Amino acid sequence: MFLGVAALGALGVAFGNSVQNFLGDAFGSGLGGLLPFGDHFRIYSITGTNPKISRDKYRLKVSGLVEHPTTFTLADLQKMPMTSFTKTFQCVTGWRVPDVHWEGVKLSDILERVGVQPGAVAVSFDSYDHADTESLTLEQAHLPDVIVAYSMLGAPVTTEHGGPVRLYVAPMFGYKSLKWLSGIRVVDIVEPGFWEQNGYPVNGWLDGTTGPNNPDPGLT
Ligand SMILES: Nc1nc2c(c(=O)[nH]1)N[C@H]1C(S)=C(S)[C@@H](COP(=O)(O)O)O[C@H]1N2
Ligand SMILES: [Mo]
Repeated sequence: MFLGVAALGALGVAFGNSVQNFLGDAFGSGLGGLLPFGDHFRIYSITGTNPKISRDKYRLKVSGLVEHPTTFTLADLQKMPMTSFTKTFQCVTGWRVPDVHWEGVKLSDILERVGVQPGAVAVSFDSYDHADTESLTLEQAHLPDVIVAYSMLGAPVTTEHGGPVRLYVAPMFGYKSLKWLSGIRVVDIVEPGFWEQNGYPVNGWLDGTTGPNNPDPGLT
């Protein structure tokens, strides 16, 4: 917990513009449920700004070890089979938001559409903020609750939440759910992302095995 907050502070992550948000993070672990402001999203941006991409201009470029490199528009994504579910969103710093509804396209459907080449091992993600990056193994990328999301909280994903399109990796902590998704690259090695390069576990499973209280031994 303290490691997490210290790390975030050192990175200069924007905690949103209210002191309340900051306190929510600082006290989130353990006390979160008791605080009046415990149950809401903190808006994070490594760069301190939110890239604004119009729904018309949005593009998702899928490249790397694929048979058919493809650039998807938002309309292209919305024409694909939709997946929706409701889950608790959890940040490693301790805050959580129950009952968040999501809609989007399974990452596995996108991978199937472009065709993964033999020899591929992992998937890397890039953001329109040119700062955050993420990765998943190919196996993790095929989990049914890993989606490219265009709707969140019952509405199109807002700019501050990473819209028009963000990643949502439901079985892992929030840092894996990269906002302002610009690219998906199929690659032959796991490339640890921004948060992982700063000490967070590469496998951010929510089940506690690699949570803030049990960090990957090799990473801290
Ligand atoms: N591009 C980008 N994606 C990001 C982040 C970020 O700073 N930049 N923060 C991550 C972290 S640590 C969390 S907990 C969630 C927070 O999502 P929210 O900003 O919609 O609340 O976004 C994740 N995705
Ligand atoms: Mo987070």
